[in-house]
Amino acid sequence: MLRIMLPIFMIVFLFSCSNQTKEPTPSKPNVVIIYVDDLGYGDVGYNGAIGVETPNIDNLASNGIVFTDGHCSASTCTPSRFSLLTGKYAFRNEAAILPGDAPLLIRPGTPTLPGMFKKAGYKTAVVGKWHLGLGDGNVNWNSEIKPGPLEIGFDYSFLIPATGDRVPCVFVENHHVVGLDPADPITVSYSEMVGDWPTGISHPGLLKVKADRQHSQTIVNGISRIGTMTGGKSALWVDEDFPDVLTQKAKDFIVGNKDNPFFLFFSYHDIHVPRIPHPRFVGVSSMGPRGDVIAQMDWCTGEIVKELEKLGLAENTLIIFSSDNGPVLDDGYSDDAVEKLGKHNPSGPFRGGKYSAYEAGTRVPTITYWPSVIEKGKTDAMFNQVDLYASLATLVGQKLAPEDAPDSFDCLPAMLGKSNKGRNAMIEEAFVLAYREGDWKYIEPGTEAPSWITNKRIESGMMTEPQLFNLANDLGEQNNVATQFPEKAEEMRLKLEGLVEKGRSRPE
Ligand code: NG6
Ligand code: CA
Repeated sequence: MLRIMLPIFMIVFLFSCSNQTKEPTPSKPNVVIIYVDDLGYGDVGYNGAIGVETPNIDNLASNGIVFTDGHCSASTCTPSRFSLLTGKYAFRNEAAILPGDAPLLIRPGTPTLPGMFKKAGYKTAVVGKWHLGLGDGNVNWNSEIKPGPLEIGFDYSFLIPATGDRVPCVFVENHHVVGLDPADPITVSYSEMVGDWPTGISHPGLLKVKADRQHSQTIVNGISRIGTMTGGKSALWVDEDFPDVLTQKAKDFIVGNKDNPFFLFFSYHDIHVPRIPHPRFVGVSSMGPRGDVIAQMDWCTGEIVKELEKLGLAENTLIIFSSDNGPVLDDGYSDDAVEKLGKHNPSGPFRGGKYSAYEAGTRVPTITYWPSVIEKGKTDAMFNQVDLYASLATLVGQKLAPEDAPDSFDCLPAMLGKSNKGRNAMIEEAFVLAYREGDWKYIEPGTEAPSWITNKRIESGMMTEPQLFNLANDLGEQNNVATQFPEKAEEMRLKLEGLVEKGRSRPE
């Protein structure tokens, strides 16, 4: 009964909030999350990118809702993905960047976003970068690889298991490595050298792109990686083919489910390192490979929209476009990202980037697009990807149990452009935690960031003293006013501490 009633209530509610509604909100629209890796606020045309064009993303922006205060939950990948899929802040699970042989971080039985969709009668899939671990520890790449996405709510998965710069360099479809010859088994290690394949250190002459020490282990496809591997020759991926392979898999899933509601989490490898564009994108930007892969992932985005249109599904599909953390230039490979940047500003008006507690660490391009329902517009509502769980549960009429999505707030009205109100407050995660409430931002003090970050002149945002900023007049977080407003700083510190200790922020 409740399942039927909720969508009805919602439709009534949405009508009552707006007189601009195009159509009543359908109760079982398809939902596609397009998740870019490492895309900064300023890396898209509609936010002023210089040197690369993103017409397909700009089309979503000019016909959808553009968030100016939309955030991933953390300034690195694994924690952001953890939060998106569980509706829980990642620090509660001590989620940090995982090696490529890590066990599945989201344990089976955990309430998840895809699990919620499944309960609502959806078919669910993840295509692309995973980076949330696979297996139970000591994963065997040559047999059934589980638990993985299929054990936490996805019906189908086609994965880059960790990142493009980490071994194993093979795709995993559902429970198996794609194209593996059983006579040539895969061995992977992050602690010792396995096999005798060339590495970036032993054979620098084989490299397409020079790398730092951490990225100088096993060479696959002319690119040295983090970690060592051997075996699985017939299964090795070709980096240049990522956009075509992954987009095709995403399209196949859409086509196969055109007659029933579906949820697709399409998680790009782009624009993470190694940035190895397909030859048809080489040189299309003035920024070298980093710009070229921005254009490449814009193309993938256009392909998905075109496919939905071709199948007549666009009107009934909500697309959410965003990124898993802010931008970075030098992230391990000498790919001219710094040298060819020109006047482009990946962080937009914000300070910091990937790995940073400053705003650009988590404030990322965020768009919702749904032609039949959303009137185009811009919102400054505070929104966090951890909110997708509760918001989309409302959309599809699923009631959350108290233990579900403990940090997720229902921001659906803001996502659909029916309200300018988002969250009042949120935690931003980096090497230290930050707390936002309205325009105030507090960053807790911390000790030193890892040397591989400071060596690259990446601003971690970590200081030994507390930091307080008023974004209303200091969007760029230049003036730490903690000593000027000690009471405010203390109030923010206590609120952050309270949220951390309570173990949840969504009221029970
Ligand atoms: C870091 C890697 C970086 C990148 C990152 C993960 C080094 C020095 N740096 O440890 O290159 O792979 O992990 O990026 O090894 S993320 O977007 O998946 O979080
Ligand atoms: Ca990332």
